[in-house]
Amino acid sequence: MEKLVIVPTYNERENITPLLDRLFGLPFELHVLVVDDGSPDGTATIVQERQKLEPRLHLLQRPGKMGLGSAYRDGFRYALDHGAEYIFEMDADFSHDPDAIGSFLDAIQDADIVLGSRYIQGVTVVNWPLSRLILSYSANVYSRLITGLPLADATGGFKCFRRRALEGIRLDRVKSEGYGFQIEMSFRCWKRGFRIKEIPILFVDRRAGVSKMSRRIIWEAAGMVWHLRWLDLTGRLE
Ligand SMILES: Nc1nc2c(ncn2[C@@H]2O[C@H](COP(=O)(O)OP(=O)(O)O)[C@@H](O)[C@H]2O)c(=O)[nH]1
Ligand SMILES: [Mg+2]
Repeated sequence: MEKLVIVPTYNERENITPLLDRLFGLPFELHVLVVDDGSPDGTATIVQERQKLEPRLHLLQRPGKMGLGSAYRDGFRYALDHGAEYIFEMDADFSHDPDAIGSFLDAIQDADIVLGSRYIQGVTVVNWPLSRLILSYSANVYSRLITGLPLADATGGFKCFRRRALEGIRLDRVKSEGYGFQIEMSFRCWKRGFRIKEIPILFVDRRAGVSKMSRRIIWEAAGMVWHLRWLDLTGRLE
């Protein structure tokens, strides 16, 4: 497998089938890994049914909701073990447009990591409540101030990594779960000297299912940026 799209799911029954249709309908060959945390709505069963017809579909099942960050960490290990060269992060809820994957692949030709950014061509977010937009935008200003990470959108979750970037950082040291996870991954890659490129994406709020955003996730990210700065200052960021 050369290109692998990792899709973490928790209760995404309405979204998963149309999403897989779109991904497997793209004009190039890619594999999809769904990392499901025992969704009570049966998301994993739908994926298993589809696996019978689709050899490019992979499933990692975890016993319970263990967080987005650890879902991706397990997904990244799977990707590295299976020889993937381009590894994507993507939400299951259609906030990330599958048709944008081609532009990530173009952009990564001269980068190690490509980030889908909501804030480099004005604000390209549709249907979010203003409060959620302000939270996300401020989180980015805050994280840039504390960590120095030169990105317009460090909390976004539509990304592509080259294999060597994931191999180049200590995945077992990455601890955060929510938005903090996105910042932490980019920060560690940036400090390792990997080239990060942002491309504009249009982010549309989910059309089905519910968000798993929580207050805990916000506090985790708020503390994580200080933690990263501290590790870096004391030379302990490996
Ligand atoms: N496996 C797994 N997936 C999760 C977890 N939390 C969220 N997700 C998935 O991560 C993606 C983004 O979550 P979402 O609730 O849309 O967050 P939001 O877009 O920030 O509101 C979706 O595909 C979710 O189903 C989790 O604990 N485990
Ligand atoms: Mg979402």
